[in-house]
Amino acid sequence: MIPQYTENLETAALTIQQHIVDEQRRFPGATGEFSFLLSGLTLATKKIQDQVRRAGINNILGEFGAVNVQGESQQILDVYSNRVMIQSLSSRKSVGVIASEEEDEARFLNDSPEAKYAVIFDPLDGSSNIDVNVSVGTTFSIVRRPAGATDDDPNQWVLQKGAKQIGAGYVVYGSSTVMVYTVGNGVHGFTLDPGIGAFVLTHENIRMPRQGKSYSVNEAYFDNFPQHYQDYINHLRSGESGNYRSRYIGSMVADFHRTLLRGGIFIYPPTASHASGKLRLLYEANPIAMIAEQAGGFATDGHSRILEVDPKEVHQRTPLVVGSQHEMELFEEFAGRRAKASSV
Ligand code: AHM
Ligand code: MG
Repeated sequence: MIPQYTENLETAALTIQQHIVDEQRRFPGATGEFSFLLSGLTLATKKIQDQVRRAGINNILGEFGAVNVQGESQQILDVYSNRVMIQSLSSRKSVGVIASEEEDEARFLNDSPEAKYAVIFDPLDGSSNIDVNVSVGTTFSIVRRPAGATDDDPNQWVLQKGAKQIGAGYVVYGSSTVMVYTVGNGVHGFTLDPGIGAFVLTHENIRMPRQGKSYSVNEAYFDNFPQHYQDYINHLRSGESGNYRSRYIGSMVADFHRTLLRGGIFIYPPTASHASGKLRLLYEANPIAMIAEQAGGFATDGHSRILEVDPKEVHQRTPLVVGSQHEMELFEEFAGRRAKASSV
């Protein structure tokens, strides 16, 4: 028997490839290179999810035996995911430079004349959680080669403010695999249909609710948070501006994905062990901030808009506060109060 849902075959699923091509048509004269670049990212993340889904049965769990430039122990899946990303992007001649959480430094990928983009990514964020079957993710940020960049320093390509991003997104490997991306024209979400091996449009033009019901922060470090973060969290707990629950997975992409869809706030403040925050500006905070703003939310480092922070190095860390308008406005009031108090 033919299932009923096939009655709508004429409104067949819109795949991410089609969506990307449609987006590019908005730009007369677009060469298709950018679409091809994005398709490299969808291909890589499909390969990564394939391995993530087999974690535990194919000997790819656990540590790789090396430590990355940030002093963190690399997982086998980190290394695999990084290779897959680089391999997929290598065949996209428009990608001149890449930077990755798992690479010591930014580096040139293609030196072809068409090379005009840099892709900056965390191939597998939250990977230390994977052995216990917690959701993980991939984040990516795309910037153009800046005017005047020379051919000998890839840092010139990647050390740009987040406001310069021309595309950004993430994939969350959760109960299903979902890709969320923006090219500056709203935020769209696609779910991988394992039957056909394609990401299909499931969340069109995502808008973050103006106010949510949960806040997300590692409360174990509460006593180390700067005072205004503590005051703000205590205010949320007090119930004065809503009945908040706490939700914290410990995997940024999954925590942010929930915040994007349901509203609320995700916070990674400065702590005793990470005085500048733990998350990385270029490949974690920037893409998340662009998505948040495109969906009607906002992101700060506690003082300034994330997208305006001038990066000084590839693996620079930052505090991150991102969420719905209501919670962000309230946070800014608390941050402002603190600034006033300390200036007296
Ligand atoms: P990673 O990039 O080394 O995987 O670490 C980043 C992860 C984020 O996904 C998550 O938000 C954070 O670390 C959790 O940190 P903590 O365990 O300190 O709360
Ligand atoms: Mg990471």
